[in-house]
Amino acid sequence: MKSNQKGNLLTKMKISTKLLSLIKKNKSFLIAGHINPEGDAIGSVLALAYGLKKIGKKDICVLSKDGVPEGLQFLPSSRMIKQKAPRKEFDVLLIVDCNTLERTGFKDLRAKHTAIIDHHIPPADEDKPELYKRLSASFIDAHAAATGILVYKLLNALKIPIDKNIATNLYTAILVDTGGFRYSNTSPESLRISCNLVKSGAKPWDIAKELYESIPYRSMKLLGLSLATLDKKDGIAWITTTHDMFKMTGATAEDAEDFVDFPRKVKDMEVAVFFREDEKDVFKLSFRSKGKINVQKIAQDFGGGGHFAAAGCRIKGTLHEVQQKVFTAVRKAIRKDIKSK
Ligand SMILES: [Mn+2]
Repeated sequence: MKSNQKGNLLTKMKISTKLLSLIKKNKSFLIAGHINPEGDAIGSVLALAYGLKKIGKKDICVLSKDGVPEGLQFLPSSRMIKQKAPRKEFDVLLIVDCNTLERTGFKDLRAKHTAIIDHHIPPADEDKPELYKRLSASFIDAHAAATGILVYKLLNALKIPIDKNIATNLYTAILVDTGGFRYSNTSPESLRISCNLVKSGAKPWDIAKELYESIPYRSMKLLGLSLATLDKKDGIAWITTTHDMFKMTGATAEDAEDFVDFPRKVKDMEVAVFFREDEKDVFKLSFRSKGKINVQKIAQDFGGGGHFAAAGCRIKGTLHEVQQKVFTAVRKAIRKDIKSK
């Protein structure tokens, strides 16, 4: 994610000819994003599908186990996304914006060849799932700001022209994963590609309006209740959404998707945490770093994952138990990462 310094490295990243010929030679494609999808996952899978259609691929199935969140249904062709995999075997399975079969939410995807297109840090060698042994090709670049950037490069390498629909999907992917061009991954490359996408027809205000200015009323009410729990200590700021708050407002977990952004905005904090109680005593946690602490490591210790500056995990227990565990871990990370420097 820290792509500022890696900008040069990034542009040099070559797409394997194996991946290109895999796409050129085959006919049927299964494209799967990850569970709990956001703009990068949905935008990337849709742009890929559009691109493949442009070079004459007719048999394409786009999958998202959790469907398309309400806030992303404006994306061109979002209705083509299916939540169930067809029984037939496809030529190529493309795993997009994630790097394990588990993250797609599907166990039974059938294809002759499999490739990963992703910008997350792949599992360590000893933890690599069986999938990695049978990968035909992959395009993995953990320094890329968004998977949308990798899809853009792939389409370019395949000489597929970027039309308005592709541009809208890819611009959304990049906009979301750069936090609206604010995060440290907002590099010359992510801006240059976004510029090209605007030239190709992506409309920044139309997209921003859909993404950031169309919050459902129930979600805003839920935010109000959650923000009242805002607290801070030792460089950590956090908010909590309890199960009761969901019941009170009729909001769903999806409505609380970006709530972690709020504790992150607090001045002088290193780490923001959002505790979302999905079921009684079952918490989904989101971590955000303001740049010094690797929250991916913290989340990983609780069985989760993510990036340097954005990560998540699930923990069971009462709110008090979960918070104590998490604060201890975050404090330790802050001591280690900052005080040692
Ligand atoms: Mn992504």
